[in-house]
Amino acid sequence: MEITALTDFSSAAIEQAFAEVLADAQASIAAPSFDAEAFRLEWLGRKQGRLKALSDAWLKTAPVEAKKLIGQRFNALKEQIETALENAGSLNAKASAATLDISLPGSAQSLGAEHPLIKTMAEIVDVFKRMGYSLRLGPEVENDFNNFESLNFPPNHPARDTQDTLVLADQEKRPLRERLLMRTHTSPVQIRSMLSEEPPLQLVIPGKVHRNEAADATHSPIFHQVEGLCVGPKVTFSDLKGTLDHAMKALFGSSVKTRFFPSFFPFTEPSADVQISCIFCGGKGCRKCKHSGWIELLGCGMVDPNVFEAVNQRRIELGREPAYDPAKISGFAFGMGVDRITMMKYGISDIGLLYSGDTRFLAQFA
Ligand code: FA5
Repeated sequence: MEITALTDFSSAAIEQAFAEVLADAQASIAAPSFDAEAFRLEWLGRKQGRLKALSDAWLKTAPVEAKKLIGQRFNALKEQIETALENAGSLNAKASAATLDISLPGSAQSLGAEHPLIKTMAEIVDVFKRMGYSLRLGPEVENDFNNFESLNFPPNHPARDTQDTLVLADQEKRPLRERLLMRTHTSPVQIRSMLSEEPPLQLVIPGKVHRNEAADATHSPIFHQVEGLCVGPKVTFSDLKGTLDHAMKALFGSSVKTRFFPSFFPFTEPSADVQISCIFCGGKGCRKCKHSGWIELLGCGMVDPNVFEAVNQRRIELGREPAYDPAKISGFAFGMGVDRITMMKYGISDIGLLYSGDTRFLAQFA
């Protein structure tokens, strides 16, 4: 409502004008679109409220003899509007209490569940824990010595190209072995453990790793590995074969067979790739195993004596006993990609889905 200046200052005209304003305010309060806060601002706002405008228009310009009555009516109007607003508030609260229907279904809080990657990683770790292995973890930001040099990847050696590396910025001034990078595999935790612990060791090492690789259906720049390390006197390749054969049977079923092929990793000698008989066709040949009956699952080998030498050298630098004499100590190591095992287990065709954070996808595995 526009507030127009009063021209008639008789008491009847003043009463009439104030009654119209009150009726207008009451109509707003009764309207279905009533919003208490908006109303309060519109009517009672200190600077731009309608009552302020009213006081400017009527009270200030009134002749002296009418000022007293207009002042009294103005105060009464303010109180009437405030009371109406308060009543509307408590009526609203009562109305909403009255419409609370406790028989309606509630809004369910959905429970979270383990991510399939984490579930698979925990299952693998568990198999090795049951064989007496202890859990070790390491940082994702690693130094060059632990990730490469000590693992027999010499500086500038082409073997480093097999693990395209994300390096941290502004490291050039540091000696190469101290430069920081995102670990490309879980193997540096082998080194960290041997630097701080004495043999014998039986360790299982799960974790996230990073490579500067383009993503496709089977490659992700971030993925997960589980590593194993067993070091002690007289640890042999037969121990490695027996351990992995048992682990694969525990993971994929007792009828699964394993076979070992010569391979190469700088830090193991000899090295092998391990295949398991296809879990989908039992080894008969199908699309999943490209009709070969076998699926390649992990890399392994006997710890290269150069790795023990590098560990001993560093232990001496750190003031520790060189406890890993390759003449007295031997060991095996293995490493597997958790993402691809998860994909195989759950029939997931695109690795990207594991990192999409899409709850519609993840809910299937809860
Ligand atoms: C290694 O990383 C070795 N450290 C494993 C090892 C440990 C061998 C101990 C011997 C002894 P490799 O680069 O092949 O090896 O990676 C191991 C596994 O990680 C692969 O078999 C594969 O399953 C997985 N992997 C590698 N790159 C990717 C990627 N971009 N996305 C998803 N999984 C990957």
